[in-house]
Amino acid sequence: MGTFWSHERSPEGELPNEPDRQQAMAGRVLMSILLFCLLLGSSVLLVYIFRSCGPRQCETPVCLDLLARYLASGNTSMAPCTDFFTFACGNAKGITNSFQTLAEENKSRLRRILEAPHSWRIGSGEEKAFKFYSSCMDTRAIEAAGAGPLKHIIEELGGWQISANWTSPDFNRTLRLLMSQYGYFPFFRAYLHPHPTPPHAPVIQIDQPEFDIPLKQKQEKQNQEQKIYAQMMREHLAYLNRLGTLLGRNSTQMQEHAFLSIFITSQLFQFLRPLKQRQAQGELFQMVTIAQLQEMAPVIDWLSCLQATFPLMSLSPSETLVVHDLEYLKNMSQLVEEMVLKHRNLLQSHMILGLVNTLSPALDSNFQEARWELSQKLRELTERPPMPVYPRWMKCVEETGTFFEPTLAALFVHEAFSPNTQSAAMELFSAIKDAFRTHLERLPWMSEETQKEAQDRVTKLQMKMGAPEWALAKQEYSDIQLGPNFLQSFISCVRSLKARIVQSLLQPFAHHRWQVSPWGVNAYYSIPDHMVVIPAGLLQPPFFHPGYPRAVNFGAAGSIMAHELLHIFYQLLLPGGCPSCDTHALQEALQCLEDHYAAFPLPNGTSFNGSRTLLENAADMGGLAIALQAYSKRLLWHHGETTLPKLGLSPQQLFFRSYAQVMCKEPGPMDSQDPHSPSTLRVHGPLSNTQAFARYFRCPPGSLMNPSSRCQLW
Ligand SMILES: *[C@@H]1O[C@H](CO)[C@@H](O)[C@H](O)[C@H]1NC(C)=O
Ligand SMILES: *[C@@H]1O[C@H](CO)[C@@H](O)[C@H](O)[C@H]1NC(C)=O
Ligand SMILES: *[C@@H]1O[C@H](CO)[C@@H](O)[C@H](O)[C@H]1NC(C)=O
Ligand SMILES: *[C@@H]1O[C@H](CO)[C@@H](O)[C@H](O)[C@H]1NC(C)=O
Ligand SMILES: *[C@@H]1O[C@H](CO)[C@@H](O)[C@H](O)[C@H]1NC(C)=O
Ligand SMILES: *[C@@H]1O[C@H](CO)[C@@H](O)[C@H](O)[C@H]1NC(C)=O
Ligand SMILES: *[C@@H]1O[C@H](CO)[C@@H](O)[C@H](O)[C@H]1NC(C)=O
Ligand SMILES: CC(=O)N[C@H]1CO[C@H](CO)[C@@H](O)[C@@H]1O
Repeated sequence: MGTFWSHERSPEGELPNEPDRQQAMAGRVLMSILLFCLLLGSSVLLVYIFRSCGPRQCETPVCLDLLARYLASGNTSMAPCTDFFTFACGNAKGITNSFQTLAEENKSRLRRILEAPHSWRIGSGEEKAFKFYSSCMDTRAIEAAGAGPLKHIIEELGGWQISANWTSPDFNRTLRLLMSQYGYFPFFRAYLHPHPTPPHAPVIQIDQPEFDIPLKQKQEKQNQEQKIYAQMMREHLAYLNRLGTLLGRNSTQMQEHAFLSIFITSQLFQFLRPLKQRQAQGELFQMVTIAQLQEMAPVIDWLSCLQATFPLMSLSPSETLVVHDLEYLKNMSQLVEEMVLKHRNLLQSHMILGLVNTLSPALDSNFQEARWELSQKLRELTERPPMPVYPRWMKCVEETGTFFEPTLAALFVHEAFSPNTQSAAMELFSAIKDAFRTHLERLPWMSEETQKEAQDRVTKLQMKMGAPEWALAKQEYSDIQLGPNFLQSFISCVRSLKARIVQSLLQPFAHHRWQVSPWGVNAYYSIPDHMVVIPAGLLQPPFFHPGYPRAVNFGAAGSIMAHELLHIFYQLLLPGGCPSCDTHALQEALQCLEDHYAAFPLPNGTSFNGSRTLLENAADMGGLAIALQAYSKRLLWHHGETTLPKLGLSPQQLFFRSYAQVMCKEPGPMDSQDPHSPSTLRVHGPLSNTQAFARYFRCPPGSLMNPSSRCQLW
């Protein structure tokens, strides 16, 4: 209200001296006072009328659905000022992770789309996507086919040793087929990617291979770790033996093949140099021609293998590649050469076993069980929590989504992101953006110059919501051949997807490449495009709906949007990131933030060291402050606020309740890589830093949610 009643003071020099003027003045002042009283009286009356009516209760189905979620998620007998996290998130059945729930529910939405009866035009993208999904779900056919389709593929690769008389096929031919037909890279990875330095033209890059066993490097191994390492090797050995048996191999014979495969993998692993080490040696990547690489790592026929893998490009020996770890490639070549001389047959088996492992998602239940059991044992040994078991439909939805993304994107957006939702979301975003710009003017540590730049960047910011137009373009997937079995369909899809990625990179243009599916739930900021991306999957209940009370949309989706906006400016907070700012005031604000988070006790009685999560804490806190400012402004100019029935929350209280709902998540073991604070702190940190929260919930001074001091960073 402050801005409404503040007067501009007239400058002293203009005040007249004469008595008659003074009288006239007095008259005018009296008049003004009278008018002022009249105005005040009528506004008090208006406020009274509004108050007595109270906010309308939203009882539409979407609101009742939201109410049910809120009732199910929180424990309303907890006093909000004592522990707002439990009040909003802590029910008896444990805490559900809001984002994960949203992601899963949205997958089940895709499932309903994929399982609804439709009649698509034969050969259309939709028909292919639906057919792929249903053949993925047809476990009876997959079980009936068993290892047959896989054996067929192994034959095509030249087979593997059956009798002593067998001569192994050409190494280069097998490798070429694995890379080009199955997208499998046993000894290194090759992919097309923008060059690391400007102008970032796409270039083929050769990188270290991916190992799915979390191996430790020799020098790092301690006694205890060595034992675990040995155990992991044994588990892996058992797994390879099991694969052999599933493929009808004699287990005594298989032993030797499995053993050598493990040996090769662990040797290759010793050759890897960690990123940090390469960085320190100034060898992050090197530019090398194919001919030069052929000399340095001669065992592989680079030109023919790469040409087959990237058929859309026309390669020659003088083609330049980006190589990420040349030393590794040299050592790898030496090792493989030795193997070719001594154990040619076993090397072939090694490559085949690796392929079988990567194809296991498309194989029958025996192979999947073997793979799953291995992962569980490795997780146990590395003391990670067991993997949850996902139902088959979820895996099939994920795979269909990966291979047929443009088609599913269009279907999803059609169902879940109507023009009405989109325009409501856009309106919310511009309210947040406006509040953000006003907010920038009030930051004590920001210099005028920085502030101008910041305003300018906000103005130029691009925003994408829902799904990109180009991602919705009709696709026919003419290169995808479905059948005769699920494995072949799967492989055809893998190939087609790779080709599409290469093709899109080779196109001269560039749209911003989305890093999430339209049904994903992660918003992000892309630095090179200066663009905030919010996928349709995030702008869904319970975070957003055009029919929700405004308090919910501002508190949940609005805070997320403001949080993402703040990430544009996170460099300013880094040491030396804003030379023209008042560094002293900025440091003080940052220190205040760290102390604010450290004041909250953790469940194990220690206090939280927020130095690692400082940037995310700043964005959480600022995001809430900006969303609140936007909502308060909206309250001034619009009336007709609604709230949810039964909760007994005013619109302002509902705003805070909805903010907390976004953050609900089981405070599990801390992931040392997670840049976010534990969920309790993501609720308590920002809310307790907000004076309005304490006011609206009437928190007594000194209670957890109403501390004596607060910080203002954003
Ligand atoms: C809710 O919180 C109160 C107070 O902490 C506790 O006694 C009660 O058991 C909780 N109820 C549920 C359902 O978790
Ligand atoms: C996304 O998930 C929410 C629940 O978290 C659900 O209400 C909404 O309908 C889902 N949206 C789609 C498009 O599936
Ligand atoms: C193995 O090869 C030898 C000579 O090349 C041949 O005489 C013999 O019949 C072969 N045995 C089998 C089982 O094919
Ligand atoms: C496996 O093959 C070896 C010789 O190649 C043979 O001695 C052994 O009996 C076979 N084992 C089984 C279980 O068939
Ligand atoms: C693969 O081809 C390259 C180039 O022709 C050759 O130098 C190399 O010896 C071949 N590797 C094997 C194992 O035959
Ligand atoms: C207490 O819990 C926090 C986060 O859950 C963790 O980072 C910290 O290491 C724990 N401290 C002790 C002494 O267990
Ligand atoms: C928090 O951790 C950082 C580094 O991780 C350390 O420098 C700092 O001293 C710690 N602060 C406290 C209060 O322990
Ligand atoms: C890890 C490893 O074995 N690296 C070797 C790679 O090859 C060079 C030269 O051939 C050796 O010096 C390294 O020790």
